[in-house]
Amino acid sequence: VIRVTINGFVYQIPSDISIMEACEKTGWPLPHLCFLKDINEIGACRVCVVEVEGEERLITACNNKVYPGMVIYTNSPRVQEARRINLQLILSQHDSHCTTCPRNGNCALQQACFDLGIEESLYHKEVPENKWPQDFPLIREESKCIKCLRCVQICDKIQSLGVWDLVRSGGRTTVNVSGGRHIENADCTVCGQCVTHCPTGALHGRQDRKRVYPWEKAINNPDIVTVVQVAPAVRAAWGEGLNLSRERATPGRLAAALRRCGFNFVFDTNFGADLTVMEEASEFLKRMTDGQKHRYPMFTSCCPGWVRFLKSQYPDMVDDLSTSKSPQGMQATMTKTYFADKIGVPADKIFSISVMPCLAKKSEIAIPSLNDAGAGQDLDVTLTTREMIAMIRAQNLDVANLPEEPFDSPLGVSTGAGVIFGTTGGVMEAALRTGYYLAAGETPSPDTFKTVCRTEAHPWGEAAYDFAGIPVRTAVVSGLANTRQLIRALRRGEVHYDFVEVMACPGGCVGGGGQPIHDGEELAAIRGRRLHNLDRMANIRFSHENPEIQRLYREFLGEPLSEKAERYLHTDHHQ
Ligand code: HC1
Ligand code: SF4
Repeated sequence: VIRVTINGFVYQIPSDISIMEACEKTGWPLPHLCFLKDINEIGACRVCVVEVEGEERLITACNNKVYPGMVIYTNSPRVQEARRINLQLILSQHDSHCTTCPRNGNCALQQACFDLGIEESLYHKEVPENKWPQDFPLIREESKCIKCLRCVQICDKIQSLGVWDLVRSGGRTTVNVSGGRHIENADCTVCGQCVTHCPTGALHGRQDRKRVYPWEKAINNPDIVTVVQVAPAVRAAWGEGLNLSRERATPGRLAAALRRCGFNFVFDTNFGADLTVMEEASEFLKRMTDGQKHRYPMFTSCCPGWVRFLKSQYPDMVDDLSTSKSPQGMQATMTKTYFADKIGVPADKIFSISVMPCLAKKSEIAIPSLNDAGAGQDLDVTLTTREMIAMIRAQNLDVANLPEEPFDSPLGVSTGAGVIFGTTGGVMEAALRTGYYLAAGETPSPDTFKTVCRTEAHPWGEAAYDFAGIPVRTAVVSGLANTRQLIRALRRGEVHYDFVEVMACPGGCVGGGGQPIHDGEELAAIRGRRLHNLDRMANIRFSHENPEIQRLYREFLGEPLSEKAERYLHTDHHQ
């Protein structure tokens, strides 16, 4: 413990911490733009500068440590003036058209400028031009980039991909795709972690909202039936963007809000998740009893970020992906086949939309081999949680006081197993619940199958089970740098598993690239707990006990892995 003075007050604080942390701990938090704890502590934006007695120059607080007897001023006139100049220099290269920016109202630069009373830049303004393929699901606008390097570090350290890098030099230095590549050829998984960690609108998802509004002939078009499905993880985060308390932000109220946005049918992707469990658990048991020796485990395939990663980084392992489509994909194909028949509407008159916590899902829906209903794309548009929140806001609804309504049937009834898909480990847990039942013929306790990390620092979690004489070794991992470590261990023969769940985003979809953004705050763990609570409260906690899943097999699919199920619910990842 050491003694420091901050703004005239004396504090005892731990030694070996940064000035930023010391100020935070003592109630003098500092403004910052580039800082991301443990990931980006480089003093690039110089907005966190402080004055230190005895030092001639102002000091960046994020990458300098405290020392005994240090005397710090966090808001002196010199500090405030320096912050203002630094912000104005940033603005001299920034397109400040906030009203049309996707981060309007949720931008660290906008907030810092507002707080410090910055008007227009005093410096000569030269805004770089945007050159980016507008059809790619992840958009970079150079004119909004403040060169904080957060994207570079997240992609490198957390996702092990290195898609971004500093390019050019001097005053023209900026960030772009590394190695001079085009984004389409850069092995980008479209996980969107760079987007949720960008302090401004320089990185954002492609905006697809306009494609579902009436003027684009979807919602409110009497000749078109609009169907929306909502992913598990969306319900854990939608309230954050609408200032709803956790108690108010229920799935039932979400269904009610979407109905009031004009969608004709509101379905739950949790149903699709239950269907994925049926197929994937059956596929796994078939693989375990096929008499063949498999070098690698079967990998889950519901995360398109992970699928893109495997295809580009370890193409020789693609055959070990489960052939089961993702819940979004299964639900979409059932919407334009089984459900279309049920309501007597041709598939090409259904406009199908999904709301996902994810950017990679925007690319998944365009993969030709996932579209099996025979009427163009099985899903027409994928929106992010953020886009959905904006749609709801545009209705001016009093959301907190909406009634709670059920999802539509027959693709809307789901179980606790479906809802935990949205958090790391949940897909595995849900699949093992039903897998055990299928192997042993009896229903286990739903809380038997927790595959968790032994320590917080270990990159992946593992657990082994006995399925009526079949030993089953499982592992669960999220974040692609962690995933790369696991795959290297598998390839070196250091570990052996039968079934592995991978989610590209840290914490799983709850931490996805399409979720509400809270600058520098990681909410995946809290959101994950919300999903586990929904599971615990659910009346049914096993996918195979979902009465509408049972009915779908009875009326349409036959049984898991049937010829029809293979045609509609499985895919060839090589196509
Ligand atoms: Fe996910 Fe999934 S859990 S992949 O994160 O398997 O996006 O929520 O919808 O499809 O169910 C995402 C979430 C989502 C699928 C499911
Ligand atoms: Fe998308 Fe979820 Fe995968 Fe992230 S973990 S890329 S949100 S599917």
